Amino acid sequence: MSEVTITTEQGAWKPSACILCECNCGIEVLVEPDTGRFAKIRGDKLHPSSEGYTCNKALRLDAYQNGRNERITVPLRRRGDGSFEEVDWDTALTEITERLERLRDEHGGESIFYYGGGGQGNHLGGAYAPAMMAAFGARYRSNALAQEKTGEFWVSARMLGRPHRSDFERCEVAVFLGKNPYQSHGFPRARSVLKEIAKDPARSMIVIDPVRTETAELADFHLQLRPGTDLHVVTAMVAVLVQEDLIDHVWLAEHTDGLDAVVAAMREVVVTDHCAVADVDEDLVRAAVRRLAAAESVAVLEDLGVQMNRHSTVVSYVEKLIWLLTGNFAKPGTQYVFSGLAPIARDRGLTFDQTPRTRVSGAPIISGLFPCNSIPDEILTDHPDRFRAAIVESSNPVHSLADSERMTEAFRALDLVVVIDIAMTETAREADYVLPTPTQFEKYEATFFDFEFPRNLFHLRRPLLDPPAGQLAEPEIHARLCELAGAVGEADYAPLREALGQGREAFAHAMMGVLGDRRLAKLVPVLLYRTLGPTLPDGAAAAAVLWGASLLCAIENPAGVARAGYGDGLMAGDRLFEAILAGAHGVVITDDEYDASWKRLGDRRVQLDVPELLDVVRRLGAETPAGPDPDYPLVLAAGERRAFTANTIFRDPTWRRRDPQGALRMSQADAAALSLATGDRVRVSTRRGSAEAPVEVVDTMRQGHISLPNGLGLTSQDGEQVGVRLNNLTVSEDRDEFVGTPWHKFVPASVEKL
Ligand SMILES: Nc1nc2c(c(=O)[nH]1)N[C@H]1C(S)=C(S)[C@@H](COP(=O)(O)OP(=O)(O)OC[C@H]3O[C@@H](n4cnc5c(=O)[nH]c(N)nc54)[C@H](O)[C@@H]3O)O[C@H]1N2
Ligand SMILES: Nc1nc2c(c(=O)[nH]1)N[C@H]1C(S)=C(S)[C@@H](COP(=O)(O)OP(=O)(O)OC[C@H]3O[C@@H](n4cnc5c(=O)[nH]c(N)nc54)[C@H](O)[C@@H]3O)O[C@H]1N2
Ligand code: SF4
Ligand SMILES: [Mo]
Repeated sequence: MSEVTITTEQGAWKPSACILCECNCGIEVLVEPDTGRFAKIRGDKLHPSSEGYTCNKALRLDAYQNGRNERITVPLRRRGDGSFEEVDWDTALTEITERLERLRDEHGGESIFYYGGGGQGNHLGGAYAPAMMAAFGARYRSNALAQEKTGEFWVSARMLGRPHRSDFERCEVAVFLGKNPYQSHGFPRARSVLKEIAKDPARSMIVIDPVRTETAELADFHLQLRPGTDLHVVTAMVAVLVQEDLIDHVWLAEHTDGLDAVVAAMREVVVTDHCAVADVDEDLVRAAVRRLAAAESVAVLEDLGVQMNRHSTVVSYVEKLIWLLTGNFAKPGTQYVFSGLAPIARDRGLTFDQTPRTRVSGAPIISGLFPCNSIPDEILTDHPDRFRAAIVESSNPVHSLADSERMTEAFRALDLVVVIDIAMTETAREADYVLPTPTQFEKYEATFFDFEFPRNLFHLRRPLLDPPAGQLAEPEIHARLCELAGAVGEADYAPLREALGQGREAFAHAMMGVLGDRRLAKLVPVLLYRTLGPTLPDGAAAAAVLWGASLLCAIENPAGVARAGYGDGLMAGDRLFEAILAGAHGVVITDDEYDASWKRLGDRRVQLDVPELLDVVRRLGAETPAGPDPDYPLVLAAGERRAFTANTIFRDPTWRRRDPQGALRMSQADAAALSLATGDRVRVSTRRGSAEAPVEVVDTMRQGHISLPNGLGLTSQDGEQVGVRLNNLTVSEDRDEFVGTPWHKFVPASVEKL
């Protein structure tokens, strides 16, 4: 079995996508023939959702491909003395297989966990990982979603049964809660859409953020609350809706259950007190609520400002009450339930008591993911069921998760760590084996961040460059591990290849048979890769898994797939797949009618009463908010998205045109109290650690609130560190009471001048 060979033609504009945030804007790249440098990058007008739009960051993508990115080129194995040595692929994969099998036999496959599987631009490799996990009996997995989105997923499952997104393109009123789309995006063409809303007198924007962000500057109502008091503010907003009777009674009677419990709880809320705790003007809160209640359509988006903060799961719940009590669902400009090529966050709506848990720390498993903050708890123990091996793919948990020091200790305590990455990351440095893969521009790639509505799209990107010799893409690594473990092999492939010889329809029937086979069902990605894969044109074997996804998409959403032009019946999915393969700029995959959102809820009514969470809301009035910690009187937002941050996708720090060190931002009042001016260096300390940074004094922050950018603090192999390594300052215990997501936006801190 040989690796896939891909040959790319050089010297022409080629379509691809930006890999720096979930929007994955279409781009076109002019690759310099001899050097492989990205000489020019521009927005791709043919991309169905970005339509030529990019932000400033996409233009710097050469830093990912060709920058000082500490690329690994050959598999590495750790020696007894801690250093790495080069090994060939057969040695690396055979040894990894033997060691995983031994752990499985001695301690059960549950002792092996998988972390990652894709960042902002690459999910294709991760789509093969479930097969590899099944081959070794591994059951537990996690990724970055379990340090930000699992609370919202759980709430959506309880209330609606499905996750949802929001339509800012068409809304009359936009609400952003702990979200700064001007910098972080989160929906297509964000900066343009924000500006359109701002300049249209018939539309309004409400921003709830302690910082006067670029988005808040464009808002009609900026509720500049005290950090960490969001539950008070969103509860006050819902209370105003109820107490001023601004709710949509007809819609609620038709579509929802549980209104009485919510109304009763909200009648008790003393809006004035909540606004006082949050230090926001009550009249402004009431005016904002009246504005949204009067609107034809309201779209709401919450993000890290609340999802990495106190009471995050409860805030997600009350946020949804704002748009549900006003009937803003399944209409243009409101919230919708998306379709897509792969099912995402399909939770069953279990109560917290029913939610499955990890074996050691009892942490809740939501959307199949256990909380990132629990990783050390699951390892640093002598519990017989502790994790003993980690396979990390396309992620840098030792750097990106809370409490880097404890995370490092946990990874060192494992019997086996395998890291699949392009670069020698902080996590790779803790590995026993490091497996190098081609970059996202040297292979077929795609994301499953396809959330648009009513027309949804999918973008399979073709390689812009040939992969370097000696590297294997993720699908090949997973397939080989499955084969070495003896989970799957020629005997399984042969009948499928034979069916494929008779055509795709016969192949589809044969694959349906596999789905009914307990042993093989979980290995489907690898079966597709090894049978259909080699028959795909231009070395597109990695796309094979999308054939299965396309068929399932057509089965689940036949109307949307038919309206997008792929016909109906079993082979509609096959036609959809062919369009994805051929459509280098991205293609429309489904075209939904507006009632599709309702159809996706089945015959379920919307559940407004989530008792576990409503209880917290009821108790909130009596809760005395914790005052500042005398030793750490400031609140640090540890990880703000700025013009020059992009998680840790760029390891080369020189991509930052501005603010290369990542300044600590603080208000003029705090700076005056500490006699600080912009450019001074300070030490910022938390209960966990301290770091040095330059200060930027700004008029956009509240007194008592400071912020540092995310994605900095990477260390090169020669020891140079640029910017603050944020998670040296955070602790894994500071996490949501329900789902365990971290409080990175609420880190008590102190600052001293150096
Ligand atoms: N430029 C850039 N864009 C990115 C990324 C990147 O690294 N750089 N990363 C991508 C990723 S992975 C994600 S998850 C998204 C995240 O996107 P966002 O969530 O929008 O990003 P943040 O800047 O972390 O936080 C959003 C806002 O929360 C506010 N905030 C802080 N504390 C509080 C609080 O107590 N209450 C409220 N209401 N707000 C608060 C901050 O002031 C900030 O404006 O961005 C994506 N886009
Ligand atoms: N304190 C604090 N911590 C945070 C945050 C914060 O705001 N504050 N933000 C959090 C958030 S929202 C997120 S999403 C996480 C992100 O943190 P992670 O999930 O760790 O992801 P990235 O930083 O995007 O790192 C992506 C990794 O993928 C590698 N990579 C790139 N291309 C490929 C490829 O083609 N194949 C493979 N196998 N690997 C590749 C890169 O080298 C890099 O190591 O960080 C979180 N950490
Ligand atoms: S970082 Fe900018 S260009 Fe890249 S996908 Fe996100 S919004 Fe688009
Ligand atoms: Mo994220």
